[in-house]
Amino acid sequence: MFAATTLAVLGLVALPAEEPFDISRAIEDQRYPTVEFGRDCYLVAWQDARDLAIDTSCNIYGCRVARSGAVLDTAGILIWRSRRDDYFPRTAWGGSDWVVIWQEGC
Ligand SMILES: [Ca+2]
Repeated sequence: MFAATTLAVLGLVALPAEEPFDISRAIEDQRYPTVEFGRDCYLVAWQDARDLAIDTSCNIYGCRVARSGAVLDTAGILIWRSRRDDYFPRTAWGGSDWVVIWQEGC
């Protein structure tokens, strides 16, 4: 999953990076990215299939990205793990905390 592509698709910002850069290099698929700017960085969240071998379902991961485009959580942050597939995360900044919502199961 590449940041420039994600951000361009969402039409939110133009990062100073001249080339697309990796948000995640995890195995398997990462889909349905979402991004929101907070106090001093972006939060990107997505559906991640890296845990399919142990969970048999997709989970929600995320990472923070600095204004410079530096990925601050290169291994990703597990936001939610469940036994059912988790889809379509959305992020919001509430002034002091991040909020991430998603759809579970189908
Ligand atoms: Ca799951």
